Amino acid sequence: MRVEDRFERVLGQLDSFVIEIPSWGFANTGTRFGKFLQPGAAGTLEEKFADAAQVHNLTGATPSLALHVLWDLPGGVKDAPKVKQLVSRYGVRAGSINPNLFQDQEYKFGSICNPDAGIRRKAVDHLLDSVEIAKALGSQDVSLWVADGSNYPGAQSIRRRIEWLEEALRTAHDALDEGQRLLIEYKPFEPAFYFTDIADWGMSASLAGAVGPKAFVLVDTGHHYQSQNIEQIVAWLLHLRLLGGFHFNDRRYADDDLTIGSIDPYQVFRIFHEILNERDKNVTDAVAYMIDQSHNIKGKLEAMVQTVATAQELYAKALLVDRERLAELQAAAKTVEAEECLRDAFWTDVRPLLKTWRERRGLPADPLKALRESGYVEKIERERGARNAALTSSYA
Ligand code: LRH
Ligand code: MN
Repeated sequence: MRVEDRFERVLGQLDSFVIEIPSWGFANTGTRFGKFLQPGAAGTLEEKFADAAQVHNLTGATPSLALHVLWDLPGGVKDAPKVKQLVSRYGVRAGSINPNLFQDQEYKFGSICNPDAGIRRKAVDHLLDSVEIAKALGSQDVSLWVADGSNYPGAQSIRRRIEWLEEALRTAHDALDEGQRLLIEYKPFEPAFYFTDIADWGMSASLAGAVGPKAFVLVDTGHHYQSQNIEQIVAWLLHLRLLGGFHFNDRRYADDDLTIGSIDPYQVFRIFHEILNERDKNVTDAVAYMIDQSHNIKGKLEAMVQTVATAQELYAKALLVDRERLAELQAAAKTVEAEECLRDAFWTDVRPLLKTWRERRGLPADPLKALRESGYVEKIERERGARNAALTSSYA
């Protein structure tokens, strides 16, 4: 296929690439050593929707906002009508609903895996409330991460906790409506440092298999040991029809939650490549792309717009791979030619292509430049500065 034709095809395919942004990406977050407060950070759900709308207006690729229940709907399902008003006012959909089962004092020894049946009950009730919130807001996904685990050998029964885990997830699964999904996110460590109850893709996949057909695996790119081959895990989850979605970010060491492609852009490119190798469009269309980052140093809006543009670029590079020729070279075991066929797409500068894609849709050719010229950040810093300055930043 001539390069021009392939570029034209990619321009069309880019329309279907949307990525969900996290409400918490706009808030003042930090590390365990503290927070560096930003005057323009969002402190209310309305401000998070306003910032999300700004990102969508600049990029055309972020129509939904992921919500974390206790951070965004502290009143539970009762807050749904307020959220619906914000959805219609700002034109950004409520996206995945993320339960908070990691901050309550009772969850010291776990939430849905806690040895105390009463505490497990409380956790399951929060899960069921999260499902009701998703129904009330028309959200497809309840995206679950639990911090559950233990810090010392012998302190907790790994086996008992697996039984409680399946029981709780099955209860949540069975409360879902048709078309809704339970995404099960795994993480090898932090905050638990001896074992985490849902530590890797195998545990998440077997739980999804055990609880029912509406359960799938969520892959957070930061939740892997350095030596793990994430795109191979993705290939397996596609093969097993268990890939529900992603939390994209980047890392140098552990769950660093840095901006996508800032450390290893080739990693995300290889993941997109594996997804685009899947021939069943129903499977690829069902994969939810989401961002899960905490912007402690970069400006929140700048980081989010940069992230979306980078995700579009890495997806466009993966779309450029000449899959037919690659399959021939792989079949012929032409190692270097096959590798060069893949690298050719990765090293193609797609920024002019993205500019064309944006201009054809009346979007700013350079969304980051447009953000700077919009004065939006200065405006929210004026509006929110005094309030944010009064916040405390210390950890202890
Ligand atoms: C846990 C995690 C999870 C969210 C949280 C904000 O590390 O990735 O997805 O709940 O970050
Ligand atoms: Mn995550």
